Amino acid sequence: MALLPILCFPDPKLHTVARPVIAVDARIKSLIADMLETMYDAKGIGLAATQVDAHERLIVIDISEEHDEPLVIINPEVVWTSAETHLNEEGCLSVPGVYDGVTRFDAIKINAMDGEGKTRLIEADGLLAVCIQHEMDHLTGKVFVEYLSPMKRDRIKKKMLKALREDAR
Ligand code: K1U
Ligand code: ZN
Repeated sequence: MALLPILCFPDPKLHTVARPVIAVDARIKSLIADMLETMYDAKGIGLAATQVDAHERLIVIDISEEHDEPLVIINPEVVWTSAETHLNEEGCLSVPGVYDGVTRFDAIKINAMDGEGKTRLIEADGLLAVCIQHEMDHLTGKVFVEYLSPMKRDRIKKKMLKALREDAR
């Protein structure tokens, strides 16, 4: 297993649209293991392949307290959304230190494959629903700061670029 570098906003590679996973083979299983290790190490509750510069429709999530309930989501498709929406505080491992409100569906149902390539219907609400919607956005090249006002987004972009410059020194 290996820790993978996480792309940081405003890296243009975060806007890449991911392609479907063709087969859940040894290469994808190895990527899943690396993504889980990377997510746990970064203390995140989710990670999309886009964030580690692997542009395939693959997400890992673990919202459990003990960090022992990994969920692997491959080629997700939303099949139902609730009428109700909610403003939730979100963070992102690709935008470290930034938290802000995004409106999401309260509950969703998705069709996806699991880490063994089996098709599953996942019914999610609460934090899991928020996290799946956030990670599915990554797969279409969208970062949560794009829901914020242009002024806020610009301030965040400048803050991230300053941090990157200081890290490079
Ligand atoms: O996509 C990512 O970068 C992972 C992201 C997932 C996420 C968190 C909160 C709301 C929506 C999506 C994170 O894990 S950021 C880490 C974090 O701030 C956090 C960790 C535990 C609970 C809540 C937030
Ligand atoms: Zn994110």
